[in-house]
Amino acid sequence: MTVTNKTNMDLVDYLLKAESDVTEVVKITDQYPELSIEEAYDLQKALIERRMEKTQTKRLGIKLGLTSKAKQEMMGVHEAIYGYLLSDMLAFEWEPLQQHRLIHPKAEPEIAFIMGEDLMGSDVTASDVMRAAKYVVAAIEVIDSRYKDFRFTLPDVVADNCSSAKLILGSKLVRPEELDLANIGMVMSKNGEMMTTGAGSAVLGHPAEAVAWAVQKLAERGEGLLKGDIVLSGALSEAIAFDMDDTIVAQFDGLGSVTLSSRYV
Ligand code: OOG
Repeated sequence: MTVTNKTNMDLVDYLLKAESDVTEVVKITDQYPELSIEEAYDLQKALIERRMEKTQTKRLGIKLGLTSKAKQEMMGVHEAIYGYLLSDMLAFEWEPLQQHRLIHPKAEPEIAFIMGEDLMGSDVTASDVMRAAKYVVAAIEVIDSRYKDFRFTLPDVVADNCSSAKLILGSKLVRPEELDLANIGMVMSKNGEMMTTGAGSAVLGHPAEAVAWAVQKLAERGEGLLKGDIVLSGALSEAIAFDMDDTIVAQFDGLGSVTLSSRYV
């Protein structure tokens, strides 16, 4: 796509307006079918800068997406994706989500890393991630694609900051080396009914492998992880849709549970 900067900013505003108006929109590759992944990351960067400026929010960390083989196969891709988490995306277990601020949200169970040091470089490994992370914590990520029917191509979803909307962290912080992260089991329920199960190995074999991949990918753009960043390493199972008055609980071996509730408030 040979888009001018003006078109770029129009696309950024198009996606940000969809988010603030809580309205789904037609995916951008319908108009720009040749949009490449690299251009999509440029759009994502511009979108994050614009969103931070508009909402006076700060960087909270990074999220990964499409880290499971099942999801990659579903999308016909062989690569994960990353996006940015901002401070106003952080929600709390004790504070129900405002359902009317979300388009068609889904919950994903994830293992979050809290970074104790900066981490950068194209040769960073999973062991480096384990060393640089201070804690791991149970998390639920709320994804809420701005695109109609949650359908998109890879460049579309990258430009839309990988469907990021909200995240909720559990309250048990554990040192990463204290757990066998690949073998952590997880059960997620909705209103008391079991919906899905998964294991840490669903995330590119090991959640720290996924984070290492993100660090390498960020290095291509001269970026990396920063001390204090929260990193959502990718879903352990499929995403579960929820509506107002629903309660979702994800229970992880060794990490305890994390709860999402939603109200029309
Ligand atoms: C893209 C983001 C998915 C994950 O962990 O796979 C994601 C989407 O399906 O909307 O966050």
